[in-house]
Amino acid sequence: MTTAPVVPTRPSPDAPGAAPPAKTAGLAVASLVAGILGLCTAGLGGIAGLILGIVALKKIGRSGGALRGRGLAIAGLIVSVCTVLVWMLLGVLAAVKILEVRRGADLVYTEFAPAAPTAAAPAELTLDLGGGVTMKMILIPPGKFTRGEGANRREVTISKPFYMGVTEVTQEQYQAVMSKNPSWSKGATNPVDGVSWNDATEFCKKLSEKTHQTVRLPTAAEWEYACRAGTQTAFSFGDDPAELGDYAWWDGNSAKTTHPVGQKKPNAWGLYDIHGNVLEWCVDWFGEDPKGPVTDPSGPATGTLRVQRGGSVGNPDDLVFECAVRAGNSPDSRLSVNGFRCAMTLP
Ligand SMILES: [Ca+2]
Repeated sequence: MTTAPVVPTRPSPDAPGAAPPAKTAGLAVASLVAGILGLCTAGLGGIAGLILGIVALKKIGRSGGALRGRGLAIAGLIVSVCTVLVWMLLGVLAAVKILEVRRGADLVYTEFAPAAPTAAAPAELTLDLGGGVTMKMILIPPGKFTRGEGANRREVTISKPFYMGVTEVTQEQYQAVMSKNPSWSKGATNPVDGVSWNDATEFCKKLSEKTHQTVRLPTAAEWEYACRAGTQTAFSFGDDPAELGDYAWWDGNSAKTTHPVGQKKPNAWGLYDIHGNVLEWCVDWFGEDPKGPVTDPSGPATGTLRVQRGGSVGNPDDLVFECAVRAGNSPDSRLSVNGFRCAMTLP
């Protein structure tokens, strides 16, 4: 059994919020226009500077041409300098636009109706994975939670309802979709382990194709929101780590091996093993927290570690199991504590 190189951060940042689509489109158009203008300016400026320079050299070579040659050389220099200045101006404008969009993303609040199960979005649904294997999902309502402490406190809004797997993905579920089982601790109803972020993402892709739904990894914010189930305590069940064993398989009660899912108490929204058993991959790159409130954050654009949450049977420190704490690992890591839980976008 190998322990994941956990990077605990208490209440740590999750990632910068994604810009709203309209602003992102505006930025893309602005960048495109700036790029075209920049290319045109650079091309024309460069050609003009080159021609003036060549003509200037020819003039200088002739009798009495030195003065006119100098004038042309100065003109060429001015054109070149102007080209550089225009480039710099376009760069500054693009930077200002990017900052505007980023700031806007942090400040956006989305109004939403209270979640109510409907015929199109029932409170529970079951995905058919084939071979008699199913996956139960529950509807998670939109809402808000708070991350951070003191001056770093900030509100995170989940603006849309989504589905979350009631349990971690089990080995029989993984086998049904991927036709293999890489787990170190074998058991049909144990969570699949030894899976990388890439493996988990591939599973979601294949299951999406199979079910004609959008099955995916949860964002780190969705995961924490679903884990909290309306609470603001350290754990979904309160602040007392002495209760951890009632809700989670962890180093203190697991004999360092995974256990069948659904044996411990669920959180208030009916999610099992959200604390403990296997670490759960989230879609986000591990990154710094933006300041201020965010809506539907989905992580930085790039990074080296993908977020994992919830702690595992390999973790002896109860801090790691807290709702707010994130771990991170390389997306190709296949450690024996690496598992995942599916989320699903509403049909
Ligand atoms: Ca877990």
